[in-house]
This record gives sequence, C-alpha cells and structure tokens, in this order.
Amino acid sequence: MNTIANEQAAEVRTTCPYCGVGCGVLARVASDGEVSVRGDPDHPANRGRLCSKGAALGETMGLEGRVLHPEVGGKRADWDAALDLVARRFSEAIAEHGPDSVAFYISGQLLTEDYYVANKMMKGFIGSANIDTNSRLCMASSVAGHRRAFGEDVVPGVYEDFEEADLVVLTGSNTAWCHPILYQRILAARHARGTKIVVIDPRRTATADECDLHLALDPGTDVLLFNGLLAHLARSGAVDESYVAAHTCGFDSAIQVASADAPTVEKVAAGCGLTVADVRLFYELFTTHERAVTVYSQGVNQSAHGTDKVNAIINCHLATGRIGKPGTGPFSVTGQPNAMGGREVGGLANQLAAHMSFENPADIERVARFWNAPKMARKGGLKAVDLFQAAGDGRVKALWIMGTNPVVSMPDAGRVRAALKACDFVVVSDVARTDTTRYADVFLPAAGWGEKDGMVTNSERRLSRQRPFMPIAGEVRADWRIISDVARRMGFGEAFDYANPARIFREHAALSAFENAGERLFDIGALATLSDASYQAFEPRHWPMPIGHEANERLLGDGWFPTPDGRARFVPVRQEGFAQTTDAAYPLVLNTGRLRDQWHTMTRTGAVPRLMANAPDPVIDLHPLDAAARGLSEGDLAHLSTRYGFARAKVRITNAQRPGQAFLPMHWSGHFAGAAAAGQLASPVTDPYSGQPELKQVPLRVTREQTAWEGVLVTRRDLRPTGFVHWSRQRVSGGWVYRLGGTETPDQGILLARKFVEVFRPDQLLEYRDRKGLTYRAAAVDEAGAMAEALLVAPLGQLPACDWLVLLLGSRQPLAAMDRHALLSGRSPSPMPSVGRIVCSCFNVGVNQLASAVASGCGSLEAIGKTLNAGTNCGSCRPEIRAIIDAGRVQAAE
Ligand SMILES: Nc1nc2c(c(=O)[nH]1)N[C@H]1C(S)=C(S)[C@@H](COP(=O)(O)OP(=O)(O)OC[C@H]3O[C@@H](n4cnc5c(=O)[nH]c(N)nc54)[C@H](O)[C@@H]3O)O[C@H]1N2
Ligand SMILES: Nc1nc2c(c(=O)[nH]1)N[C@H]1C(S)=C(S)[C@@H](COP(=O)(O)OP(=O)(O)OC[C@H]3O[C@@H](n4cnc5c(=O)[nH]c(N)nc54)[C@H](O)[C@@H]3O)O[C@H]1N2
Ligand code: SF4
Ligand SMILES: [Mo]
Repeated sequence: MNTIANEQAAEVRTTCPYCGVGCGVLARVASDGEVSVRGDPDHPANRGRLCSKGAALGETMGLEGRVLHPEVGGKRADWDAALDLVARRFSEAIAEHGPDSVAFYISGQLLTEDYYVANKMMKGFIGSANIDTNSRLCMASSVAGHRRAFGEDVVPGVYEDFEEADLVVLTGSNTAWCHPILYQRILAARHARGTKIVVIDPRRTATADECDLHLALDPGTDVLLFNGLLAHLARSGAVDESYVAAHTCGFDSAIQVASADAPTVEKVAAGCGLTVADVRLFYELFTTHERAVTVYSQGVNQSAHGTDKVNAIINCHLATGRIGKPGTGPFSVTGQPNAMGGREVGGLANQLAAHMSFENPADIERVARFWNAPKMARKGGLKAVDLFQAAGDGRVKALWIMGTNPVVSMPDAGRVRAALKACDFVVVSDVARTDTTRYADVFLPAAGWGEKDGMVTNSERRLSRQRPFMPIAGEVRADWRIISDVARRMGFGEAFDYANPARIFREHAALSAFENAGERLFDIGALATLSDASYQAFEPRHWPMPIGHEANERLLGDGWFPTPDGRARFVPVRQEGFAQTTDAAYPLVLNTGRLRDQWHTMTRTGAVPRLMANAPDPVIDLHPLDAAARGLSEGDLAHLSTRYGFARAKVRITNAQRPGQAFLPMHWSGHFAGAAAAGQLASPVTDPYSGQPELKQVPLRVTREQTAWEGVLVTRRDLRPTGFVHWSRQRVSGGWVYRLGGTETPDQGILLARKFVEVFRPDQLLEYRDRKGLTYRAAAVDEAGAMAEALLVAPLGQLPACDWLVLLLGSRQPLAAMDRHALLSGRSPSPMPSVGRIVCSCFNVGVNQLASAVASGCGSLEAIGKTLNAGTNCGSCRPEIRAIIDAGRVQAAE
C-alpha cells in the first residue's frame, strides 16, 4: 500500500478544489479509508473556516462514478493503446489538414502545471492557438476589461481590502453562495466596523439579505448605472484630478460619453428600472466613501457587453484614484479553483503564456525562444463558442476536452452535442463519467482532488498547493502526465520530459521572468529555482514574486500601469441595447446561475446526500404575476423554451424575482434530470471583445406542463429512467430518490412507473392499487427482509410526503409488520412531521423545523443556533435562516 495512506495520523495541507476563494483544507485519511477534512487555521484565505461544499469534501472521495482505466470506443483499453491512438489521430489530422484542424478545450479545474503543459504543447509544438478553456464562459470579460484599462490582466487588490473598505459594492455576484468564506469575512467586518454594503443584482439573492441597499436593476443595464456614477462623480467634484492627470489617459472622452449616455440620475433610474432615490443613494455612498471596493462576477462577465461593464466599473475607480490602496479597488472574483492560474499560463485562445500577447510580435518570439518551439502559433485561436462550431462543421477534426463538461455547461448545448457527434475524433480526460464522456472516442481517466499534486492561484493572486493525501486510484494519471505522454508520442520529445510537477512549475516561473524587465507584472521569477522540497513545503503567497524583490501584495497602487506609456486607460463605454429582445413568443428573460450547495454540473457535489438536500429538484423561480398569468402554482411542472432548446422544471413562486424575469440553476445535467439543463436554453451570443457568451439573459417562454400524475421511487439502484415526461433524482443516504411525472392519465402513469419494480420476483414485492386504479404503491424487500425499493404513484397533488421512506431505505433493517402495513397504506407508521427541505446541511435542519422554532419564539440567528444548532458550523445557511426569521416576523405582524 502507498505510504501516504499509512500515515493516517498526519493531516495533509491542501487547497479546496471548488471556488476561487481558495480556502486551505487539512485532510486526513482514517484507517478505514474514510476521509475527514477541516479548514486550515493557518491559511490566510479562510483561517480555518469552510463553507458547506468545502466541509463536505470528505464525502466526495468515494469511487462511485469514477472510471479507473482508459477506454477506447467505450471499451477498456490499456494506457499505451489509448495514448498511441490519441497521438496518431492528432498527428494525422495535423499532417493532412494543418495545425488548426485540432483543438483543446480545457478548464480552470486543472492545476497550473497541467494547464502550462497543455498550452505549451498546442501553442509551441502543434503550432496552433486552438486551445480555449471554460474560463471563456467565466472570466474572459474581466481579462479583456483589465487588459483594456491596465494593459495587463491584473487584479490589483487582496482579500484584506474587503475588510478595510468602508463601502463594499457587490455587483453581479451572489457572494453569499458563490464565495461564501469571503462573504463571511465581509459580514464580520461589517459587524466590527459598520462597512456599508450595496448589492446590485436583478434578483434578491441571499447576498442581498444583509445590505444597506439592493439595486434590483433591469438585466444588462450595468453600463448605464456605472456611466451615471462616473458622470455624478464629475458633477460633484469627486474626481481625483491630480491622479487622473498623472496616471491615466482618456478621461475626457470617457466622461463625455458617460455624460451623454447617463446625463441625469432620473435618466439612469428610468433606464435601469430603479427608483431615483435608490440610484442617488448609491451614488452618494460611492462618492463619500473613499475606501470603496467594487466586487464583480458573472452578472457582469457573462454578458454580450461584459467587457464594457467591467470597464464602466474600472472607470469609476480610476476617476477617484481608488486602485491598489488599502480598502479600495475594482475586484473581479474568480470562479474556479484555478481560474487565475489558467490566466497566468495563457490558457485562453487569444493569450500567450505568462501574460504575453499575440498582439506583440516580440512576445511571440520571446515565448518561442524560451520554449525552443519548433512551430510557434502566431495568432490567436478559436474561442469556445467558435471552437465547438468548428468541431461541428468539420474544420476541427480532432478535439481533446479536459476537466470540463461542455455538453452541459456551454450555451446552446444541443448544438455542442451535435458538434461532438459530428467531430471525427473526440478525446475526454475527466475524473468521472459525465454527459460529455458519452461522446468520447477515447476516455482518459484523470487523477482527482486528493490524488493530484500541483499549484493553484486564487482570486487575490495567492498561489497555494493542492497536495495529494490518497494513493492514486486504479490506473488513473495526473493530467500533466497524460498530456506529456501524448506530446512525447507526437515527437515533441525532450520538451515534455517532466519528472514531476515541480519541474513544470519551475519552468513556468522562469518564463514569467524571462526577458522581463518589469514590464510584465506577472513575474514569479523568485520561484524558478525552488527545490523539489521547497515546492512541496510551499506556503501560500501572492504574486508577483520577482527575483530579489520583496513581494508587494497590492498592485497598481503606485500609479504605474503596464501600458506602453505607464498610464491606465479610461475606456469610453455606452449602454448598448440587448443582444436579443423579448417578444410575444418569448416574453420573459431567463437568468441562470448557481445554488448554495452544488458545484457546476454536480459531478462531485451531486453525490453527497446532505448537499443535495437543500435543493433536491430542478426549480425555476418566477414572480407571482408571471406564474399567475400562466396558470402556474407552486410545485407545478413548467415547460421552458427558448430559441435554442427546451427544459422542464418545477415552479417556485417568489418575490425575489422581478416581474418578467425567471431564474434557473445552471447545475442540472442529464445525469440528474430528464431535461433540466440550463445550457440547452442559454444563448451563444458573445461579447465582441472577450468572446464570453451571454449566459445570464435569454428570452424565454414558460407554459404549464399538463401533468396528470406524479410518482416517487426510493431505491438503492442507480437508474437512468427513460420514457418519462419528467424525472429528476436526488442522492440520499443508502440510495436515490427519483421524482417522476407525466401528462398521461394516472392509470397509464402507473403502467409506466411499474416497470421499475417488475424486475423483482413476486415474492419480493408488496403491492397495493386502489379500486379506481389511480394510486399505486409497491415495495420490494431484499433477502434479509429490508426495504430495497419503494414506489408511490398518485394523481397530481396527491402524493404523500416520503421522508420516512428515505429513512427506511437508509436503515437497512428488516421490515417490521407495521412497516409493511405502512408501505401499503403509503403513510409513515409513526406520526412523523416532515422536516421539510433541508436548510442547514451540517446539522440536517429543515425549513419546517426552523419555521416552528421561529413561531415558538426564536427571533435571532443566535437563538436558532442554541435551539437547533442550525447555522453554527459552516455558516452557509445563515442568510436563509435569517430570511425564515424575517418571514416569521412578517407573519406575526400580520
Ligand atoms: N455554490 C457554488 N459556488 C460557486 C460555483 C458553483 O457552481 N456553486 N461556481 C464558481 C464559479 S466557476 C463561478 S464563475 C462563481 C460565480 O459566482 P457568481 O457570479 O456570484 O454566481 P452566479 O449565480 O452565476 O451569478 C451571480 C449573479 O448575477 C446576477 N445577474 C444576472 N444578470 C445580471 C445583470 O445584468 N447585472 C447584474 N449586476 N447582475 C446580474 C444573477 O442574478 C446572480 O445572482 O461561483 C463560484 N462559486
Ligand atoms: N447557463 C449557464 N451556463 C454556465 C454558467 C452559468 O452561469 N449559466 N457558468 C459558466 C461558468 S462560470 C463555468 S466556470 C462553467 C463550468 O462548467 P464545467 O467546467 O463544464 O463544470 P464542471 O462540472 O466543474 O466540470 C468539470 C469537470 O472536470 C472534472 N474534473 C475535476 N477535476 C479534474 C481534474 O483534475 N482533471 C480532469 N481531467 N477533470 C477534472 C469533473 O469531474 C467535471 O466533469 O459553466 C459555465 N456555464
Ligand atoms: S468558500 Fe467554500 S467552496 Fe470556496 S474555496 Fe472556501 S470552502 Fe471551498
Ligand atoms: Mo466560472
């Protein structure tokens, strides 16, 4: 056995593989193989805290869903055969059709070393820049905005700025759910020093729960709002004129365009769908708080005008000189664990390595020289949306996808599926089997978190190690090794002869310093000589780390910018119209985004019962007026369609949505629901500068699905139902819960659903059907007499609560007579009030329990914590608990 596993006592210091906060994690493997994790008290990002996802990491380490050996044509193959085939097919395509006939589509889930090697292979040795990443869907507009304003893709601030600010503006960011530990740091500062918080988001999110002002602006009107702010700053004499004169250029034209676009607060309010008083309050807060940080994320980036939105924000910070000083700055928070590392290595199709650029011929030569590259790419390559288009129409003949699930996460996902079907040769490297791996000619199993070894960089430019603490499972291999193995087979020999990730990292660090006389801020030259041992022991640190200089944590504070004249650029931006407008056929606007406890396409978080419990079903949020206009009630199944595709989800009616707007989580894949993937609906329209798709807005039609029956199947089996209008499933302890529904009559629904239990022998099956044939209940028992499966089918709205069935499934105890009776009567043997949807996933506390605690006098988070423990561990659920307390207060007052 591997020595790492034997050292059970030792905790290994590593980094969380989910969001860009980049929290430190201490992981330990017990003698029974169980993995436990806790927050690393010494990691500067989180100081010991973890959110709900991080805290549940230990529960994602099972081998379920993993593929532990390569596959060719869906059949097990050995590594040599698989790698030979990949190398041969890529080489043949290049020989026959040129380097641009192949492409890589990679991911911010990869470590810096993996990313570096993939980029080097494509841009320096294959000779094409057809390598793009899921960061195109995520950070591309921020990258483009930074480069336009600063000359380089630089986030100037650090996390302490959130704590040292007097005003934090959170725009297009559901920080409470998506960067939970940062959000907790902001709230702690607010409680300590009264930080003002402004939230700008069309939805009332959990983040808007505790703020001084929530601006629920009309989707896509951010440029107007920030142009109005720039004009207001100028009008009220708040512009830092000496800073503007000394360190920037283009102010006059920016202010001219902004003032024409947003001449008055009234015009801004009308254009953004806000009240004049709210807009004025925001402008006053920004004007009067010198220490202001503007945090932005996908509500800004994922837009057809995302780059302009970024520059509209940066313009306001440049005008006030609020950049790079404590408590100030525009702050683009990154999404994935290594979104920032991917930008450092130049993983985007229009970038070169180490923050160099295709626009500068000297950069191209420099990188070519450093790599000793035989075939250097000389121009940018295909960006994600175009790349899949090219795979579909035959221009790209061989495509290698690593660490991303594009048939779920790309917009117009139906077309991405068709493209993968059409493409001659598709390779997928992943940790798990996913919707995308189904289209792979060759599947390459990659090492996952806990096995892999390398570096990641978080939102504040802090490098941190992901360290292995488990032996590598089966035959899986680290991504850098898989890529290097193929590169060597393609004849790129020595340049990919890496013995370990430390060697790759040193090369990456050396390139950042190569011929860099201070003009590129990304310089980690001091790490180019890191020994293997120091790499192993590396403590989290910010870049830059140039040779011989003390690290300066904040950047750009001295007023020097990495542009040819050393000045920052104001970028004049105008509020543009919508990329696509609503009409009679598609009258609503669909917004998509994240849930608190799920990570992307659910390949890991979907396997954890307690992370599934908060939002077990695909749900579309609608305003009461929009629901009423369509005859939709809470819980009804809705049919959702856009110009690109359709999906189905249960309706939730909520005032958190504005009329005319709907919200669907991005997470649901074909693995978890019949048809609920937001990507099928999303629009592939992109921003002209960044190529980032407009994932946050698409015209939508919602109608009622005429469901007549519903069913629930509680089972140990991992099934993929077919033939149902609706199904979705939830991982629970001991198995799965499937929710079913159809437009057939209830008796036909019973026939359909009964197919599940027909596999059991009659003596294993208890069955009940009412006299009219409308409701049906069945339970299957195993050899030991314990419940293996239960199925309930009933006309719409008549299905009983099934919490107790889940408990029975988990218990694995032989059924008592009263249980059998209960199964047939469809009712719990002992009166068991449903705890309701789980809110606190650490202590398994449901909404019904919270509501009754509030009703019986718990009026604060502290009181709830004392009574139910809820909210006292990771804290991710605190905004939701607060909302339940507030709702209780409203009820009490009525
Ligand atoms: N729980 C969880 N956390 C995550 C992730 C996850 O999958 N799950 N993923 C990580 C990744 S990769 C990323 S990129 C981040 C994303 O983090 P966020 O960007 O915070 O998350 P989203 O939910 O995608 O979108 C943020 C908000 O933008 C709002 N929005 C929509 N349109 C507009 C608009 O026109 N203007 C403004 N101002 N706002 C708008 C939406 O209503 C939404 O609330 O989260 C990271 N953290
Ligand atoms: N409608 C809509 N669509 C969106 C968004 C949205 O807000 N709305 N957000 C977009 C954004 S910001 C993002 S970042 C994307 C995310 O979209 P994806 O990248 O498609 O999402 P993930 O589920 O994180 O996919 C990562 C895959 O990599 C695998 N994996 C994990 N670690 C490793 C590893 O070390 N090596 C390898 N080879 N594989 C690994 C996982 O098993 C998983 O299958 O979605 C985008 N799509
Ligand atoms: S905030 Fe949560 S998901 Fe993000 S890095 Fe920290 S523990 Fe992981
Ligand atoms: Mo992302």
